Amino acid sequence: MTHEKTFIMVKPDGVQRKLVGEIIARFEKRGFKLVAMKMMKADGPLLEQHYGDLKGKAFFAGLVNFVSSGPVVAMVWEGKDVIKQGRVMLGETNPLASLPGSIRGDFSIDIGRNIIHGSDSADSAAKEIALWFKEGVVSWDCGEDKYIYE
Ligand code: IDP
Ligand code: MG
Repeated sequence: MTHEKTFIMVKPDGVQRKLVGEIIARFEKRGFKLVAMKMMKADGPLLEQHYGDLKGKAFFAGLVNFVSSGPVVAMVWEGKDVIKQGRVMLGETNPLASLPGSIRGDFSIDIGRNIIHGSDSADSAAKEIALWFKEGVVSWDCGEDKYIYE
C-alpha cells in the first residue's frame, strides 16, 4: 500500500536546533512523499489529546509543557510501510538506546529532548493526522514514483 500515511512532528528542541531541514531531507531521500506540513505552536489541549495515552505518566505534564514551549513542525508523510519505516528512521524513544544512523541516535541524548515524534501504528497515525490536519492533506502525483516503486 503506497498510500499509507504517518504523522511526523519535529518537536521544539528539533526546531531550535535547526534540524528541520535534515529531518525532511532524510524522509525525502528515502523516497517518501510530503503531503502536509506546517509550523505552529501547539497548545496544551491539543497536546493533551495527542499524548492522551500517556496521561497518568509522571513525565506527562513536563512533556506537554515542553512541547508547547515553542514552535513545532507538523508533517504528514506518505509511502509504502511509512508508519513502521518512519519509526525505524526515528530510532528508539530513549536516544541512548538508538542506533547511529537513526534521527534520535544521531542528534539527541535525553529522552525528554528526543527532537521528533512519529506515529506508532495505523490507528494512531489516522487519529494524529485527523487531529493535527483538520484541513486535510495534499494529494499529488510524484513523477519519481516509478523510479521508487516497481
Ligand atoms: P515515542 O515518542 O517514541 O512514541 P512515547 O512512549 O509515546 O515515545 O512517549 C512520548 C514522548 O514522551 C517521548 O518521545 C519522550 O519525549 C517522552 N517520554 C517518554 N518516556 C519518558 C520518560 O520516561 N521520561 C521523560 N520523557 C519521556
Ligand atoms: Mg508514542
